Amino acid sequence: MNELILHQYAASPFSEKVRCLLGYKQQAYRTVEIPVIMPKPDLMALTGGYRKTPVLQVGADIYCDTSLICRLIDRLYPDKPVYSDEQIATIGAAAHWTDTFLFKVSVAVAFQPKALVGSDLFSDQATAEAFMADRADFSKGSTELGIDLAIAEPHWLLHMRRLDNQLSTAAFLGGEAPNILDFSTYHCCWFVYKNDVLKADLANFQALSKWMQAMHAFGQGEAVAMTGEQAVDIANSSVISTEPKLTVVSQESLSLGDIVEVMPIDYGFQPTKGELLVSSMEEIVVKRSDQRAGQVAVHFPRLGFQVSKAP
Ligand SMILES: N[C@@H](CCC(=O)N[C@@H](CS)C(=O)NCC(=O)O)C(=O)O
Repeated sequence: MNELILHQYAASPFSEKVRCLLGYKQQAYRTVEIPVIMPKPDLMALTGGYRKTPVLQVGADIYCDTSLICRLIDRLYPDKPVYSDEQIATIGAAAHWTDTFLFKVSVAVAFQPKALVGSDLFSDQATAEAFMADRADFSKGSTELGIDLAIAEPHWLLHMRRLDNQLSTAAFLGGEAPNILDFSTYHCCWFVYKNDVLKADLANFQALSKWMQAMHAFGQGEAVAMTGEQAVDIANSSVISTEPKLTVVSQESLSLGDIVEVMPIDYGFQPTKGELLVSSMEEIVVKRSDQRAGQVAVHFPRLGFQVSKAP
């Protein structure tokens, strides 16, 4: 099997979710440090439009969104599973709420004015303006990423209190061992409490704090860096390992080979265009050709994405 290559950046919470899972699974992988703001030319050569962070590459197969990335990692390394088939509806729904609503709330709490003192992203006016302009462009057409701190904070504290209560009765949200909900919750908590200004608030949540230390102690696996150019070359010299598949799931009326566009339904409305290779209940895959990366298959989860025939 080709090596796993995680396209990520250090401060990205969703990347932390994947790094922590790879730590739990004690796996070796490669990392590419991608830019925090556009342009991201090497990533675009692979995804053809999708620009969220992180993205996982396995040869010429490119996996978008951590819900799909974590599922794949769990399948590839089935020891210590974090998805249980018996509870997938409940855990899947709770993880989705956490990765969407709780994440939105965590962004407002983590970016509150008092927490930005000392932040690299806001170190000088030009850097701060470039970051704000990039994120405005990123979330154009969406209201899903913005929530006022006055509304967000009580929601955050309510959930931290509930987590603290539950974690005083079991080591993990999954019980004796973590499940995917632990990893989704952890990256939101990490985003807020890695900041020294906010860390002191954890003193109110002893069990939560102990759980964060246990999640942190899993480490990040054995990560070896490579450049974006090297990763693109690997895609170019690999062959797509995905077989075509069509499962009719609705009245979508799509056929394999149709030229389609796929993009998130919440924010980051930058579509990826390509030939439909897989359309199943769980996944949508498009095949595209790139001057630098060659033929690649770009994978998206069904949950949280939309697919339509390209105009
Ligand atoms: N649903 C996505 C969310 C990913 C996401 O929102 N990532 C943030 C960074 S943690 C992002 O893409 N920010 C803009 C960027 O990195 O360009 C997932 O699970 O992967």
